[in-house]
Amino acid sequence: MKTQVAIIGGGPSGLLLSQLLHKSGIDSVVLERQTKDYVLGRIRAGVLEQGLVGLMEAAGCADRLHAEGYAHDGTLISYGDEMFRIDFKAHTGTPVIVYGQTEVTRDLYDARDAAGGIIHHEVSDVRIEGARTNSPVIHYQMEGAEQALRCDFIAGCDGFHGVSRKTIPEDVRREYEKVYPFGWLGILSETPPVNHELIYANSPRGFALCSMRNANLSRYYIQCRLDDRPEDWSDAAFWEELQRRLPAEIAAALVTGPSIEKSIAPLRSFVTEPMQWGRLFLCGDAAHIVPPTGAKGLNTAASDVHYLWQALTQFYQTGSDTGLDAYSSKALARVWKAERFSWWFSTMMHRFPDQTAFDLKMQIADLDFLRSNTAAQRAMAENYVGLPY
Ligand code: RFL
Ligand code: PHB
Repeated sequence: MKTQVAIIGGGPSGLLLSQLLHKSGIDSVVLERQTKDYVLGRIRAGVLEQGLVGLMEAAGCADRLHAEGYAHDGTLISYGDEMFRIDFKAHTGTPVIVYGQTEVTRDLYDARDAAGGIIHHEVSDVRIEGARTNSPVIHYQMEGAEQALRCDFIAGCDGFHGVSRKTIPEDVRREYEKVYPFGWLGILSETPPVNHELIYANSPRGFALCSMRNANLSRYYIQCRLDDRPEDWSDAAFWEELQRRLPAEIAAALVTGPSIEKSIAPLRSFVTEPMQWGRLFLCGDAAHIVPPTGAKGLNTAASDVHYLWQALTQFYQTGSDTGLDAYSSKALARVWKAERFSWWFSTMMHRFPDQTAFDLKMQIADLDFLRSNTAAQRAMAENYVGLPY
């Protein structure tokens, strides 16, 4: 089999790239390790920057997002007895859109299916050959048989545990990593959200976040120990702990109910450089991870997809590879800023096991400064709604 762009991984990065390339008249084949149901069952990000909304529009997939997504003009931050609001609209003129990654993925699947796009599910043993030649080949197993996919370019959209990044030789790639000494325990419940905007809470008992998917679907998170397991947390224990970490008036307004999903995610900051090796280009979680504080994971994947889509379109339309050559440095320049923001926001909002009294004072000073300083709020708002591509 032959295609122009072979895409490894059918998560949001791979599906979005495939659909955008289709709009530019470029063929692709997506190879996904899991089933479609499994991919659609993952509950992850919930906040979209305008940049991602614009890409969904360009992909022809934004109708449901516009009809069902919620524009949020700000967010609340609480600590101690204080709670303040960062006004995105006032500082940047731009809201963020609350619309789940699950829905983004579903819309992209629908568009690929409608366009007759090829997505092979349940592939295994994916190997990349000839990434530094003009005709790379991807070998894989599907339905018990060995397959080969020839292509002009490979997009490695296969997430943090995929094969693409590891194909780049160790003496070429440099990895930067910070692992945080806690995780996030998240639940989804069919209850009305406690507030019409998100609330990020720094409490002496640890971080908490009140988020949502729609008017009757809430997403809540609490900082937990790395060795906690979701089954150790009853719903009642979760709700009680969440309430203890929120300001009293918010805790009193919380509507609780049975969880319909409960999971723990570790927190990590990670970047690999470069994001290109020959004709292999890394996108999204395959190249970088951020802690979820600030909701940058999916949005940073989207900016990679934007740069790669533009570069591939330029190549096929004009024969020029200047965009492709600049891909890694352009993408990384934006990635590092998202890494900085997520690291800063995470550091300010969580309790760390080895935190000294001095570290705690720094955290409170950082929060006091943000609460009282317009320039700091503006910087926060610009980062939260998303830096320009
Ligand atoms: P994904 O979504 O991981 O998709 C990669 C796809 O590649 C497939 N795959 C392979 N396919 C073929 N061959 C192989 N060898 C393969 N290896 C893997 C996988 O099955 C998968 O379908 O990466 P992508 O597309 O780059 O998208 C990135 C986003 O998913 C990610 O940045 C965010 O979801 C991160 N993230 C969160 N971001 C937020 O902004 N807010 C959140 O609340 C939030 N929660 C999360 C998260 C990521 C999590 N992960 C990765 C464990 C919660 C979790 C649990
Ligand atoms: C979510 O709704 O899942 C969410 C929202 C904001 C974050 C992280 C996760 O910073």
